[in-house]
Amino acid sequence: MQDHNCSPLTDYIEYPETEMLERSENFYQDIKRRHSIRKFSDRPVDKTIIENCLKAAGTAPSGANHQPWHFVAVNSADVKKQIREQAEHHERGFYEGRAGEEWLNALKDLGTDANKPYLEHAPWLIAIFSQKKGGIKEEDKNTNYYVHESVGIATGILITALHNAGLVTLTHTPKPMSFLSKVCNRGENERAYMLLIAGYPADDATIPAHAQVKKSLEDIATFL
Ligand code: IYR
Repeated sequence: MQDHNCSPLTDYIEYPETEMLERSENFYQDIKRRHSIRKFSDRPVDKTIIENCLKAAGTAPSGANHQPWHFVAVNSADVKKQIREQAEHHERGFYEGRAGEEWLNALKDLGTDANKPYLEHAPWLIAIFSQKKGGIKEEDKNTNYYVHESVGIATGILITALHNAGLVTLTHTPKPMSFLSKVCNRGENERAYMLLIAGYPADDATIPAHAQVKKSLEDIATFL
């Protein structure tokens, strides 16, 4: 390895193998209770919980450790209303033709349509932005690498952290999503990546049967 500034790994924890088996099984049992939810309660969620989950997301690996992401956590009723209005406007165009027949068919089993009341009901909307230029310091303007992969991993950790905290989420990608830059006041260097809705589920929240079909291990993995 090339000479570089580094320190010893001191926070790694090795578990006995029996404990590893138990932990991996327990984690699977827990994460399989994560579902995309489309009916949210308006019950408030403490900002510190969201901050902790965002800090967890910020630990994600990224290309050259540039951390090419920015999260805008929206709790303001006024900003949520603006997001809902614009998302529904774009979604109407999508559902009324832009999506095309094949895409609309693929969505039938999820029961989605252009109405997105959860964008106002849920306590938190987290708009996730990717950054074209950046670096290890927030003000850097160097080339970022593997931006999509990096932001995708951070988003995955965020979803997992929110689930672990006891909240439910929905990944929402209104198409086009560029309106989020304006509403959230983000500059030219950033592109809206995803909108994550977070909060408590409504009492009558449901999970589509379609979403409960998960591919088997044999389908998703090969051991060589
Ligand atoms: N963005 C739209 C449509 C949509 C697309 C996919 I792919 C989904 O998995 C779910 C919805 C909407 O949110 O309704």
